[in-house]
Amino acid sequence: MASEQIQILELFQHPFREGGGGGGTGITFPSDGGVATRVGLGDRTPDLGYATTIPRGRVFSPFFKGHRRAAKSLCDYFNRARNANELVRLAKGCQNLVNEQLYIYALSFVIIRKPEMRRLRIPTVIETFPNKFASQEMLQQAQNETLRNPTRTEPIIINQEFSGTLLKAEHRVSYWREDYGINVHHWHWHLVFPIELDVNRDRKGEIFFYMHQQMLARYDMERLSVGLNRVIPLNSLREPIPDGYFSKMTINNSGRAWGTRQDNTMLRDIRRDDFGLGFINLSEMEIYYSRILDAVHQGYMMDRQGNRVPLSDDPPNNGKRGIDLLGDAFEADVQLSVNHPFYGDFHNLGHVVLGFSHDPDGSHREEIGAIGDPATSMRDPVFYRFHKFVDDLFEKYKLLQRPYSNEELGVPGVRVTRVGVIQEGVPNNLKTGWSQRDFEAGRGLDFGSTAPVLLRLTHLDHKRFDYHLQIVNSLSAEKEVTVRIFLAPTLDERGNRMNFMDQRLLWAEMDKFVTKLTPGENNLVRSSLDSSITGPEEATFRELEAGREIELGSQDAIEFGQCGCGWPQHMLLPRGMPQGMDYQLFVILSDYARDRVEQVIRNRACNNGVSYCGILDSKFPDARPMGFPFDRRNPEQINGNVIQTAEEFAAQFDNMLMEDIKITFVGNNL
Ligand code: CUO
Repeated sequence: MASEQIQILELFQHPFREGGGGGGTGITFPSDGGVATRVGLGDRTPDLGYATTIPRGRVFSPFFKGHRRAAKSLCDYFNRARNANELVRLAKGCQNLVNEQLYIYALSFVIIRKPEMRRLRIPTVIETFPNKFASQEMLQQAQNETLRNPTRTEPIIINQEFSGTLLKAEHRVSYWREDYGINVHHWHWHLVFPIELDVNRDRKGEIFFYMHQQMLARYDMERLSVGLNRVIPLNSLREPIPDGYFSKMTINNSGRAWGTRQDNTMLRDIRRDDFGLGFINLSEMEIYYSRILDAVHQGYMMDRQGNRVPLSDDPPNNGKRGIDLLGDAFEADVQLSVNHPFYGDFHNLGHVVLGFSHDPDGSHREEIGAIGDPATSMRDPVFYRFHKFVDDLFEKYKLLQRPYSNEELGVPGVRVTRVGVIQEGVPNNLKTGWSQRDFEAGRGLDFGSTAPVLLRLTHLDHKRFDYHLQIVNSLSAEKEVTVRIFLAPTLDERGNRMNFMDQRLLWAEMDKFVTKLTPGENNLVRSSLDSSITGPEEATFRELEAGREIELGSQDAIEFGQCGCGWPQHMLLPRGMPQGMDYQLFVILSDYARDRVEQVIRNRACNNGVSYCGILDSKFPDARPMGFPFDRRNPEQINGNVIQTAEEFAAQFDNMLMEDIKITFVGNNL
């Protein structure tokens, strides 16, 4: 086991290095990214299918249709391996024949998904591709310093404002957009919810909606913390994009830069044959969008045979929820979309047209921008504008659903009497500040030195805290409930209280867990470390080489996770303000009898970050619509009382309670 792990780690090192594995085997790559020609490989010819269609040194992105086809070929090829040794052999045989980023993507995909290999762990993508997390200039500086002094042990400090200055208000929140952890999470999310790779995970379309909606809620909370308004959607493909983005990063080790975007760039039709994209017309995208909007308003989609597929979150006969169908049609997977030719591929094409806005026809030979790759797209402000546009359509659908009934919302006999948080002995005032984490960049670079190259990244952070809940069960028997905890800012941009519908989209899930209440008073303490949205970070090469053997299903496997999917623990809280910022906690207990999903969870080693990532090979372990109860509009009246705010809503139910808390940003004094 240990040697297999070490061999796997070797595959992830120096992805840009030439000469390893089966290099020089006679495949030639056209510079325009067309299909590579396979010549003279005899019986060593790996059957790589379309995997060789992406040139080395260029971007690989699952947002491109052609790249998904290449990924399918390489994943199929690696999937033949029955064990780690075979995978190592296959991988080494084609390492120099395929695009480096595709290679790491396919290796990661197979290791995560194949039951025979789940005990193996993949190193963090930061160390495999440091060029997706730090600027070229800083990496170059780090290399130079290391070459000058190979025994150097001090890290190179990555300046948090490397991509822009505060001259532009949007950059106030770039520490959040460019946080390494959220970008790793997003890369991993798209790896474990791939499209067109024969993966049909439970409620995939719905989780696409929910995970991205929650990231937007968190982004807006963060924006309010730094005095910015909530993000404004990119409501039209024909308007200038107000925010430019210059990532300062590179795509490969030879200095090929990501594309950039000036402020106020217009989107245009795309003609990028070098990416095998053919024509992408904005007008066609608008038609796809409008067909989905029609479906929302009409209440049904149309399948390929012309049959109506009803859109409802209360689907008859336990069919798919409407939100799930919409997510699958929007994202969009040829195999899962109810009618792919008709509803198109709006979301993926959106990433592509945004990414090529600076060079839509390739006349400048420029690469796609950071928005074009899931590992870097969250760095770009337009990511949020675009996803807000996508989310708005999902929300239009959600608002057409009936409000939840009292029976669905309540849990008779159960009352939450007290709720709060305690951090380092202080109640209801959480502190945030800066921390640093070091990564090794030398494993991903290739500059002829084996000396470690350390990078020090600064990130938002907080000390662990606990939720304290006092609950009275007045039933005569034990009662199983799901505890759902949300956080939202109390006030809007103008310092006003929000009504239910305004605050609805800001509620960020903090935790969700199942517990048994004994009759009488129950005092629950729940650690922030156990959050349902966060997961342990992917391990660094060093941590993995330190050689902790991970048994499948063991506590270690759960703690350290192989999945890597999950919101980073250090980003669980919004920054808040130096003078303290008002937030509200909302706790709702729901009846577990209604939430329960009957199943035996097969892969316990990958069940972190469940609310954002589900559980591999298992159903999503909560039968309610994701986002319950804030995914729907509020009932206008409950028990004759008009409901306009979350407080008025919570006041109608014993099983809900709100509490005011503060979040104070203390900078370097954490
Ligand atoms: Cu995650 Cu657009 O889906 O980025």
